[in-house]
Amino acid sequence: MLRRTFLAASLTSVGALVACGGAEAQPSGRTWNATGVITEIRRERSSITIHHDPIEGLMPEMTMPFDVQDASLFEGLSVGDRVAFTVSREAGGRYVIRSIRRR
Ligand SMILES: [Cu+2]
Repeated sequence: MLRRTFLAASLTSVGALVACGGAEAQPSGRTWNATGVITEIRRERSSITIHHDPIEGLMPEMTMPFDVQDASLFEGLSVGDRVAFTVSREAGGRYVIRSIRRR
């Protein structure tokens, strides 16, 4: 618990991530539609990094990692693919991809 609190405190102090700060006011459980290009896939961590386009009402364009709900979502995806995806914001500010497809 202490570690999570520290992490949250340090994240809000990092200027580059303050852009995501607008999302702090958003209720969790909502989902957003987004598009972008995959820059890294880390299957062992169920994590995918995407340079995403602006997500209206959530955050501007940036490159950031997302957790993936189910590792099977990685199937058929490669670095460099342009994708459309839906993302939700979970408790603690974690962004989780719920669906993703090449476009
Ligand atoms: Cu972002």
